[in-house]
Amino acid sequence: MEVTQAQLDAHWMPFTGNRQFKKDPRMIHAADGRYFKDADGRKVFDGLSGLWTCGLGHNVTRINEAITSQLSTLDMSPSFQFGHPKSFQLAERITDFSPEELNRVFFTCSGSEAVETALKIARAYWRKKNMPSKSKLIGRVKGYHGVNFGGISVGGIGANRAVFGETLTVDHLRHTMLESNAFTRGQPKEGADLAEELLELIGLHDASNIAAVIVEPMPGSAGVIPPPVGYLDRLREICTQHNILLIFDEVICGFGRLGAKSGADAFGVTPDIMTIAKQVTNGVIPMGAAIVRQEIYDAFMDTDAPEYMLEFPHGYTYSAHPVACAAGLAALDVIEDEDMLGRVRNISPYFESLLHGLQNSPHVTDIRNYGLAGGISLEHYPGEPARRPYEVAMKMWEKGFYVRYGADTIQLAPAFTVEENEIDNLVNALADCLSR
Ligand code: PXG
Ligand code: PLP
Repeated sequence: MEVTQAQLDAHWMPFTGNRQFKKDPRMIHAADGRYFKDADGRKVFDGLSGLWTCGLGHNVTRINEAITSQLSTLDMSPSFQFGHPKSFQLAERITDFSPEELNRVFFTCSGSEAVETALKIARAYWRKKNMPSKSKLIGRVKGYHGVNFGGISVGGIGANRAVFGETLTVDHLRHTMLESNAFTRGQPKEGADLAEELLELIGLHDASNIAAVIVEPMPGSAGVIPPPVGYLDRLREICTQHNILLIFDEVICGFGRLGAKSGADAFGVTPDIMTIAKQVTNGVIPMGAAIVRQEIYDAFMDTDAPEYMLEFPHGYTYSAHPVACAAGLAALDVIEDEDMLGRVRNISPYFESLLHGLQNSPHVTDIRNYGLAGGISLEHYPGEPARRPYEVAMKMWEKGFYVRYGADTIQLAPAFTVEENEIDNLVNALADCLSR
């Protein structure tokens, strides 16, 4: 056997049914382009671009070469009090992919850390502005903001919070997944008024106590929920009127998935802080970032303390790791040089029409999509909401397709380079697995 039982037992796997996996492991041995290979060399189509990470496909020569070259030049560089050129180059490059007003980049090593960083910046910012009571954070039901304590506090997926006890003091907006919008293609027309609930929360807590609102422009993990037309605009308006920072968690939306640079770009709404990760390096080396308006950065720099004193006591050993920066510079070049946003925009209507062809398949209760992201909700087994997606995903794996399942949904997010016949095969296989 390639991996012993003791080796299987030693690894406590993340977000995995460990007992089931270790009885029947699904091992991936290699990847190239839009396909994985298992131990027997069987090709498996990557229907989620890794974990929403590898929009450019796997084994991208330019990224691999940039990493190899970086490793032999500068393999590690201390991130505190010293710098290396690539982090500054990448920071500027990231601002090309962000709304114009967001032009200061703080590097982290994951989306979860990007979120913690953004929340800490938001709270500290109001102290810098002499408004220390502005500390409450507002998230949204069904939000996913990673797994650290700040992130699960503002996060809105009950199962990810239930067993961890006290979180930060936060409040939540309602989610925007209305039953009346089931099977909408792209953004639903109804639901913008849900943003008015923020006014109720402001009435309850008072804006003088609220630091920030954090939402994903389009929730991904909870099953791909495009924002109702006008919803994000209204959140923006209310935040501006009441002096509350608006944070967009763009860990999935960021850098191509929606056929735009970001969710902010796709939906035409500019936040004060954006968090990104995943696609910035094509997922090849862990990296994340919080990107802020210059005004926020300036508030930290505007201090009478001696210049050698640090302005923000925060950072990670691996913030702006040189190998990650090299991967990031190459990945963003590929996105631009190969017109990946255009490719997503061109293929997404085809993806949308095939995906919605599953509307009458057994057990399908809703289908949602935007860009190259799709979510399919499935009817629950009595008392077991998570079982059917798991069963469908296992049948898909047997047929040679990797798809993501979580809660009561199947998620699809193929590479930006996906071809029509691959979408045909993926959706046909799903139709087949749903009917068996
Ligand atoms: N924010 C958002 C919006 C995310 O989607 C994170 C933060 C956390 O990032 P890290 O890098 O710490 O995992 C995420 C991550 C899925 C899936 O299948 C989604 C994520 C991660 C793994 C699986 O929906 N999102
Ligand atoms: N725990 C200990 C004991 C540490 O020394 C450090 C970093 O120096 C950390 C945690 C944080 O690790 P990281 O910077 O990789 O997040």
